Amino acid sequence: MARFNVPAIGATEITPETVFLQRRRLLQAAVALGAAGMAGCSVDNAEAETPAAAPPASALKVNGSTDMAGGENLTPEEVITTYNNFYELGLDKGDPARNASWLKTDNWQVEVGGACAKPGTVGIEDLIDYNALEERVYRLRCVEAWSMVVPWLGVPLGDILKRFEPTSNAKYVRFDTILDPDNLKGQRSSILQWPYTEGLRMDEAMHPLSFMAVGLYGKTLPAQNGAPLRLVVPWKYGYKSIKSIVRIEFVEEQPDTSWNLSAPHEYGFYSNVNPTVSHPRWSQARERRLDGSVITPKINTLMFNGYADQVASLYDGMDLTKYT
Ligand SMILES: Nc1nc2c(c(=O)[nH]1)N[C@H]1C(S)=C(S)[C@@H](COP(=O)(O)O)O[C@H]1N2
Ligand SMILES: [Mo]
Repeated sequence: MARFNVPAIGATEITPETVFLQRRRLLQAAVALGAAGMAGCSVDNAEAETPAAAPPASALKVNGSTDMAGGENLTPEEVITTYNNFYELGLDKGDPARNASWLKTDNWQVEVGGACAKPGTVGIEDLIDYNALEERVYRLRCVEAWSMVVPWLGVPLGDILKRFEPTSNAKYVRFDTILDPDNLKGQRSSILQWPYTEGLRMDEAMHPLSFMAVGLYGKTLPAQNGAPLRLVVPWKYGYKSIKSIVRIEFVEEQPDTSWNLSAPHEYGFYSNVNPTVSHPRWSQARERRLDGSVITPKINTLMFNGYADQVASLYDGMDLTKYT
């Protein structure tokens, strides 16, 4: 599949999340179905059928583009769409592109509820104004210490949320990915709790940088990048940017998140990109920028992924070594 050379990532940096969790799950003698995932390759090696092709990407109308990555080169489309974390579609970086057809996006609906005056279940065309899509070039940094520069297409998250009229009880917002273990074979593994779930504090969700993406490189999102809609929160580690969302709930208490549940001492609720606070097992000070070259350059990680001017005030008075 991927024709580009796999980025030169040091052995200690290859999917550390996965490797650690796999070991843990092995020790816990997790359910038999999970065992395929624990082998560290495809979640579904046993079934060797070739999946039917995923729907092709279609061109979207773009209303202006804003570079929010300081003029850095874009990561090539082929890298963005073939080097993915989307555990529902497999654990290896190449699995999500290979298994893209597992994600069924026909008649996609999103249920919005909880502490809001206008809850409801809406089709994607009612949730997203496809005539008002803007392009934003953002850095995306994974906790695994690689990063990309991605031209997303979408709308500000706050514009979507406002329409449901969250009440004063809405202190946080929780997002859930589709749960469909019949098709999403990765969900038959117990590597994470399903559905994948993430959350933001209300002021983070309403911040103008928080974005709901429906496309990249001018086209609809491919399955592997979270079709048909996924969050993009550029100052947080990549895993906060939850894919293939089917539920949005306004809640009063800080919600559980999949990674926090799987390893509470490793993944905090906030998960702000912070080069001064190490992950317990590896530093967050540097990152490998996946720019399409064979040897990927290692660069310094920026506070809040380079968005400190815009977002630092959200955390005034908070000890970010405690609230990780
Ligand atoms: N539902 C779901 N969303 C997810 C993930 C996942 O496994 N499942 N992985 C996260 C992680 S760890 C990262 S780094 C980003 C990767 O996004 P990309 O593949 O579009 O680069 O998606 C995030 N969103
Ligand atoms: Mo990640």
